[in-house]
Amino acid sequence: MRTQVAIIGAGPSGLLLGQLLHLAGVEAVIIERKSPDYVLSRIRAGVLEQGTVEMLTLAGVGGRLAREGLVHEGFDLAFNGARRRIDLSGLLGGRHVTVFGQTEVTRDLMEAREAAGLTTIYEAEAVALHDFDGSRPSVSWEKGGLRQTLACDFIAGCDGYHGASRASVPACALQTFEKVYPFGWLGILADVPPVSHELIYVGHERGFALCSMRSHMRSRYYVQCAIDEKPEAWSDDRFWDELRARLDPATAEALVTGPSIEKSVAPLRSFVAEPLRFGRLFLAGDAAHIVPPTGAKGLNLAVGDVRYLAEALSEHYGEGSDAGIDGYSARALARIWKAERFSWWMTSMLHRFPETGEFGARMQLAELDYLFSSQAARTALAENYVGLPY
Ligand code: RFL
Ligand code: PHB
Repeated sequence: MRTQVAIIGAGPSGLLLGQLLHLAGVEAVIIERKSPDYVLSRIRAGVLEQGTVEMLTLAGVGGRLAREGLVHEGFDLAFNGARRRIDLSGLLGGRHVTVFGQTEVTRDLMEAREAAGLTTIYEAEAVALHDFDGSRPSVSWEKGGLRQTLACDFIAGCDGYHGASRASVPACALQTFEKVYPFGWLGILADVPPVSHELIYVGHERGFALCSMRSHMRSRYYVQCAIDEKPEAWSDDRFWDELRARLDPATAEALVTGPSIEKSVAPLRSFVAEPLRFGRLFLAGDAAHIVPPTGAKGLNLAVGDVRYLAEALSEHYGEGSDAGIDGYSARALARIWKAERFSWWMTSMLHRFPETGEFGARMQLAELDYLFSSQAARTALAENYVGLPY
């Protein structure tokens, strides 16, 4: 088997890259370790930047997103027993974000790929990358007891934080930067109306909480928890009680509870690998970087990487220019580090950090207080939340 670009991973990064390359007339095959149902069962991101929505629309999967996505022109920060609004659209001349689940983005990309008759190999085991430092790279995997090989010009490593792509790069060729936070997020999904029509990020002495949603009838809630917390230890009642305890009285009163349909714990981590290119291998999305979810940046950053990479590969095949390929890593990293900073800052401002004590808690309150006394500070927050320019 042979193709132009072998894409490893059928998450949002890999699927969107496949779609953009297809539209540019570049051939690609996607190799994914899991089944389509498994990929669609992972509940993750919910907030899309305006640039992400534009990219998905350009990729031809903007239809359902435009019909069902919820436009959000602001969100609340709650602390000291009250909610204060960040007016994204007012601060930024009408810019906004869209709430639309990552699973829905993935589903639409999968369907577009199938409709175009493009090849995705699911349930590929023992995926291995070969010779990407030379001129003839390939990818091999096992399926149904058979080992198969795909020869290609380039490999796109879109296989997430635990994937094979970054792990195939010799350690001496890679510099990594990492911060592991001493807590996680326990999240639940429930078919109840959201407590508010906009998101609420809560800083509280019992820990951070987030009220989010997927639709007018489906809510997504998170509470900061211990890093080794087991979701099984949390009955629905325990979760709702803990969430209520972190909300201001009026919001706690308005909270509608019900049985959860998903419950999981996610660790919080900041991570960047540099560079993003090794010969004919490129890293994109979570394979290259992780942000804590507080800034809602992970999926949006993945879309940014893929946009740059699709442009670079299209230029290579269409115009015979390698300028985009040569510049990919530096161009993507410049945007990645700014999102890393924003996500770290939002996380630092709103979570309980066991080691920083009362001094740390006062610093957080001063930061929040400053935010609501300065339009310049709120504008800086809004600009980052809605998404920095490409
Ligand atoms: P993914 O989604 O991890 O997909 C990688 C794919 O690669 C496959 N794979 C392999 N395939 C072949 N061979 C191997 N060896 C392989 N190893 C892995 C996997 O099965 C998978 O299908 O990475 P991708 O595509 O880069 O997408 C990144 C996003 O998923 C991620 O950044 C976001 O979900 C992060 N995130 C959020 N991002 C936002 O922009 N806004 C949000 O509101 C937001 N909320 C969140 C989040 C992530 C969370 N968790 C659980 C980490 C909330 C949470 C709780
Ligand atoms: C979500 O809805 O899952 C979500 C929203 C905003 C975040 C993180 C997660 O910052």
